Amino acid sequence: MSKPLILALSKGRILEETLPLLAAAGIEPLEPLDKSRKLLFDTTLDNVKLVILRAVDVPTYVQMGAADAGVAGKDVLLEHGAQGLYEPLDLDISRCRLMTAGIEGVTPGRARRRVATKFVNIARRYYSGLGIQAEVIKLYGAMELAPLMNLADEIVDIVDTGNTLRANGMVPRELIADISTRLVVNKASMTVQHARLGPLIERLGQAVAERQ
Ligand code: PRT
Ligand code: MG
Repeated sequence: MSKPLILALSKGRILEETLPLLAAAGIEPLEPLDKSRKLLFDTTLDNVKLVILRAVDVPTYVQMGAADAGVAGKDVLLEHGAQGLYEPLDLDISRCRLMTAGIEGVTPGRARRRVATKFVNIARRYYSGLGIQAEVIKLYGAMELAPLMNLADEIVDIVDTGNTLRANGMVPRELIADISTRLVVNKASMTVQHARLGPLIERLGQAVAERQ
């Protein structure tokens, strides 16, 4: 049998919205994803497998060729870098905004800023582009706590409804990027596996267009 085609999916909120699109493209897992501890699943398409990963690990698997294609948020892709990856399709799901935010009523200084975020690469690029000297502090969660606890002047984080910020007395400040979920493909796989990836990208594109 030929080499399987492996698709890496981000678990969590993106997964829920990805599965209906994959189903519309003819790819469904042969067993329920949540009923086992398995992470690698056979699908209704012969020799196409799904692997369910932490969202931040998807670009790494696809870039290194361990997975042929993957589904990840643009925020994760911007933070990871696009080396070795094609991004052929915007799946238009899990939309949100990447923003700076801070305590309501406090105006941040222009010259120097302490910024807490899990998006350290994006934050460094953003502030250096503005000519603001930023000390970027890496956090792994609960970013909105950092300004309240005097750890940082500002955060860089995902905003959707703004409820999380509001609940902590904070407000969004500047938009860094509009975010949606993308299909990414390993550059070598795009050539080697084109017979299977080409039709898959096309059918996913149709599924995205039809749900709008
Ligand atoms: O949870 P884990 O650490 O395993 O991974 P993860 O947090 O990366 O996964 P998950 O499932 O939480 O989110 C994955 C992706 O969903 C992100 O990379 C984004 O591309 C996308 N997305 C869309 C979001 C949101 N909307 C979102 N609202 N990711 C996170 N949030 C969080 C945000 O971090 C903040 O805490 O929701 C809060 C803000 O929401 P509002 O509505 O209160 O503004
Ligand atoms: Mg999360």
